[in-house]
Amino acid sequence: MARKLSRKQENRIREGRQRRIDEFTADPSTLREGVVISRYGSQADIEDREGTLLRCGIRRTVGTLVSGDEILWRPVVPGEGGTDTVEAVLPRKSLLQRPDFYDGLKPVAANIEVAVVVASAVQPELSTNIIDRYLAACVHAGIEAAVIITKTDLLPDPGDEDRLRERLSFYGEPHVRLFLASSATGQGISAIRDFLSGRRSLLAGQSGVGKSSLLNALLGSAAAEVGAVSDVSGLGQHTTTCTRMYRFPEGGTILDSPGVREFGLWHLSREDLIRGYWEFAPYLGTCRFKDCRHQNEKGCAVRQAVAEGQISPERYDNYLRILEDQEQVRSRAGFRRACTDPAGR
Ligand SMILES: Nc1nc2c(ncn2[C@@H]2O[C@H](COP(=O)(O)OP(=O)(O)OP(=O)(O)O)[C@@H](O)[C@H]2O)c(=O)[nH]1
Ligand SMILES: [Mg+2]
Ligand SMILES: [Zn+2]
Repeated sequence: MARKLSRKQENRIREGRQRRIDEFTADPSTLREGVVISRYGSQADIEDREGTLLRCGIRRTVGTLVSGDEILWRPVVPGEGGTDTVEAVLPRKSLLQRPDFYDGLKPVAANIEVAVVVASAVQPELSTNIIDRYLAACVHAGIEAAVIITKTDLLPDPGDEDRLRERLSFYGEPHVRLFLASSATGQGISAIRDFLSGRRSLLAGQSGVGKSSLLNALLGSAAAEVGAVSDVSGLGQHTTTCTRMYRFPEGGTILDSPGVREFGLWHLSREDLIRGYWEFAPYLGTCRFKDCRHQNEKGCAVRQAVAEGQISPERYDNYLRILEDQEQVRSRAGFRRACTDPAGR
């Protein structure tokens, strides 16, 4: 379990980072720049500026380190032994995080420009609740989001795809790009490649929805391992165990991540959560009560809009469930830890 760092430890991390950035600025020959491809416990695979892959140790004072992090690393001096070591994390342009009840806020990926939430049209069963959770987290982190629905080849009836588009019509531009795709037939793959190449992206979502299959289809290679969905539970079997960065031949990077069981949003305030529900915006401030939570209050303009068909009942129901989940977790002991950043960032 990750310990919450004391203020003193947090300061040490910050000072250490600054010292190494200063050292690099003064003499770029002692430290080198790189990017984290994957992190495994006390080690990380990094790529240096020449594109060479190296396994490095991590200096104890580095703090959190995740795929996508830009870093400074120190090569071993020939003849002196030891290992190449990650010495400092450079300032992040973005950080997607999720709260863990025991470990506090956990970083998922650094410096991504677009997070792609992957869900399956068929199996595991499509959950817009988990998509909504990612979308709200992305809005909060200032990261563009897209939604990809995979396995359309498994839809049994010819009209199913149109019905799916109709059901998901609440997603779409300008808020989020929606793609329907099949890694088996190639449907949607070139449009997704056009959308993602040249950018820094992340594939995220439940286990078994087809993230690694999609990655392989996009790259045109069997780069990532793929595992069958369980016949018994209809769920994925957590084949990918570690987030890893891949490069598009035409430029840009894409992170494949392990499937999640749930995605808590306890670190978001109600206002933060509502920002992920952009269709509520025209009604905010017009409810009878100023502090309306849009749950069961009388004179709620959001509920009225749902009743009149202006807001999708499915999206609204997801909002209610996330709100209830937030309230339930907040009432439990240990909640403060779940929303605390262990690295103090
Ligand atoms: N028919 C069909 N099967 C697919 C498609 N995409 C993925 N699958 C299958 O779905 C199963 C799970 O695929 P993965 O790519 O391993 O899923 P994942 O999201 O990476 O799963 P985790 O790594 O466990 O998070 C495998 O049996 C794939 O062959 C698709 O578009 N069509
Ligand atoms: Mg996978
Ligand atoms: Zn209201």
